[in-house]
Amino acid sequence: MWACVLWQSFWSPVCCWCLCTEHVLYSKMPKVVFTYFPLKGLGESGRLLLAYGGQEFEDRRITKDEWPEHKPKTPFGQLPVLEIDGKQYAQSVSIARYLGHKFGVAGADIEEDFEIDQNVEFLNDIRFKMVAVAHEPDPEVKKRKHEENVKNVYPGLLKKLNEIITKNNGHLALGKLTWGDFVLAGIYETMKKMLEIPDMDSQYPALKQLVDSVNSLPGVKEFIAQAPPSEF
Ligand SMILES: N[C@@H](CCC(=O)N[C@@H](CS)C(=O)NCC(=O)O)C(=O)O
Repeated sequence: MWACVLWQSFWSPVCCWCLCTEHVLYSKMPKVVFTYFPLKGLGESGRLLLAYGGQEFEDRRITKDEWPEHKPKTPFGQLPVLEIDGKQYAQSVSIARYLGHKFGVAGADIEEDFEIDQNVEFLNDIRFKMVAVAHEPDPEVKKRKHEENVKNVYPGLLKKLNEIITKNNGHLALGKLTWGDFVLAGIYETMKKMLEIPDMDSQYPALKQLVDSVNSLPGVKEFIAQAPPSEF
């Protein structure tokens, strides 16, 4: 703004006003577009973080039919993509980490960041197990793998996750709200659908409590209330 005041003596007031307005608009209000499918899945954490940060954004939801046209234009042929002033960024966890830093819900130092990353990676371990089953092409093998995981793999991992959250005062890490909480809150409904554990909320109550507390944060609550419905 100081530069603008100085410029005023050299430029006509109208011209200077235009330059200043343009400067303020571009520097303070980036155009943000968040693109994902009409699901929560890997995209919801980004949406929730943008809503929490009070960032205005276009919530672009691409249908299955529209996807083939968009796919080659994305950095890795996948969604979500966060676009800031025309520059695209991808990978859901990187997006969440960036937005966490941007909106004050990251670690206070690199050791704290390390703890958030570590627990988000653990959550990803669970996700990768579910995804491996979902991608199994043979229906018989898929059913067998899923049953095996439900019996012998998921319970141990979910129990551990429940303990981590309990130990962290209802959060994924650091005993306080971080972007890691948004990652879990964003993926929870999709996880529930894929895990097919009907009493998951009551068996692992810390997970559900964390999700409910993120979903009632200021900004997030209002975003969810107006968002288009999506089953998971
Ligand atoms: N590691 C990526 C994975 C992204 C990903 O798998 N996206 C899926 C939707 S959840 C996708 O774009 N699928 C469509 C396709 O691969 O053509 C991330 O976390 O963002």
